[in-house]
Amino acid sequence: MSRLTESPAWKALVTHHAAFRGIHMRELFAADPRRNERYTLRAAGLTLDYSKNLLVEATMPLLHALARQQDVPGWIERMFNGSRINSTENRAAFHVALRATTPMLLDGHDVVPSVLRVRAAMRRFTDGVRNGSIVGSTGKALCSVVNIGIGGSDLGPLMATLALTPYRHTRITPYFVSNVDGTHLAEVLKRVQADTTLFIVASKTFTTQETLANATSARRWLIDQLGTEDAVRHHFVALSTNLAATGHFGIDAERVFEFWDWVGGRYSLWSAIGLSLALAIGMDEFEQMLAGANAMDTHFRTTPLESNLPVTLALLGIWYTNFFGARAHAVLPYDQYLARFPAYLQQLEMESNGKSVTRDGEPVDYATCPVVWGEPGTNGQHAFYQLLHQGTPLVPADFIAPVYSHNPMGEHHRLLVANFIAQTEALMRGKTHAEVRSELKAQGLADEALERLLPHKAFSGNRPTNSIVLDRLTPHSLGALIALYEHKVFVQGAVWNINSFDQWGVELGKQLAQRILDEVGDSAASRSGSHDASTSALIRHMLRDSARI
Ligand code: G6Q
Repeated sequence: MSRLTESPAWKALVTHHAAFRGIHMRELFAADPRRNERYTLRAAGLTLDYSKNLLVEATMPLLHALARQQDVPGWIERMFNGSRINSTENRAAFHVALRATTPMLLDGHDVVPSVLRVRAAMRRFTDGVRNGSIVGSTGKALCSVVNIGIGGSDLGPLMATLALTPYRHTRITPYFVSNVDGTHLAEVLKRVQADTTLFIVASKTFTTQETLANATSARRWLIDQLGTEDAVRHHFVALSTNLAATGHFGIDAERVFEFWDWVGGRYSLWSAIGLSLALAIGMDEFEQMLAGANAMDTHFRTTPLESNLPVTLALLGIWYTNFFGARAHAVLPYDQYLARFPAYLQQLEMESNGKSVTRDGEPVDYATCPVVWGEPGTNGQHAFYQLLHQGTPLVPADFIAPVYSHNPMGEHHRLLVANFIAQTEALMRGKTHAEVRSELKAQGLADEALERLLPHKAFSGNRPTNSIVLDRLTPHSLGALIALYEHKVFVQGAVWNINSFDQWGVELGKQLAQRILDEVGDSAASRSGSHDASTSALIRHMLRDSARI
């Protein structure tokens, strides 16, 4: 048994949960007309209304006691003071330094000057490309930017570039190639012209198989198209911590934008990894995004747990995961520009907290990260919301929406917001048998038919949601929103006593595919019994013609 589940704060929550049965949020709202005020927080331009959660007066204090018991305040300090909290890789997790405005010490050395140096280089380069003074090998302005990267070197820039579409430079079209499936690159190459395309090879390690395969093919294509290897230095830049490997690939040192091992892949959007975004929206807007994140950082570091937004989101998640047995968490942005935000959070949350041993290597005896998923509203309403309303699992959900749209066209935004609000109300209230009965009676349904339909049309309600509202989706509010979730994940990791900053599961995938590749064509190896029968048969069947594929 781990200490967490035996601890006083945990046991108090188990007891509290047992006494919770039979409580319905409808009644809680009826009993306290000011419930929303009690459970609303604001920070960095974001508003969190968490009143539609399964909370009574005693609940949050018990969750705060758990956070204190697990030393969440101490962990927050350790992250901000550059401690090596990523213990299995012996690294700090210091992404907050990338958006800091005051000195940030790592091993006694302020990292902010290096951060600002790279940012100044990003500004020179992005300004040059955007104003046409940095051009391709034939002298033409660069119009297409292809980011080649995967995982943390793809999802953040991709999500944010889509989210900030209204801020984009009109000449520059961004593309993102991540999948090793050649289709991904091939389809992008069909749409761009070599002489006006900039390739950004984004890879922290510069050893990732998918990225190197895509970068090598893109390089070959460019040389074929432009007829000279010299074109590479005009059309390729790299974002990496591995300067030796970028040089080996043939990218000029002054076209390499550096970052550091204390920037985790899924926390790297704020570093040089954001170059594709910065090219699209310009460095001023990029820095606005950093400022939004910094505002959330300051809130997170300085605000008591009781009114701390990331802490609150984290503890609510723990309440459902560990005490109600929720195994999934939905993220439902009511903004088409945030279409990739759920996918981004999937990596942030599931790669960070998809762990089953504690920091000391002991197996946990409690659930950690739930499955995170979602799609933009209102599309999801016509698809999977059925399960949210009437399915058997409890799926807590975050609803996210802006008050103002970038595209105020006719009635669209009013319709969108009405749906956003109606869904959380419906999930909270449900529909009682009495309500369904009177509705069906009013429709003139005969008793027998009515009774048959009734159980199908009733909704239990009592399904928890958070409403996260921003004024408008801007670089600043997006920065604050991303940082909110980064810190939520961090707090959950601290409570669960896991390392949120390593990813050995990802590393395993990187090794296994290489092993199979090494064995292809080596019949002795494939017969040697090093794989199970299924794996060996698949290798023989699917890779028998691998030279041709
Ligand atoms: C992120 C992970 C992982 C990583 C990719 C790409 O936290 O470590 O998603 O970002 O595997 O790695 P490189 O940037 O090294 O190519």
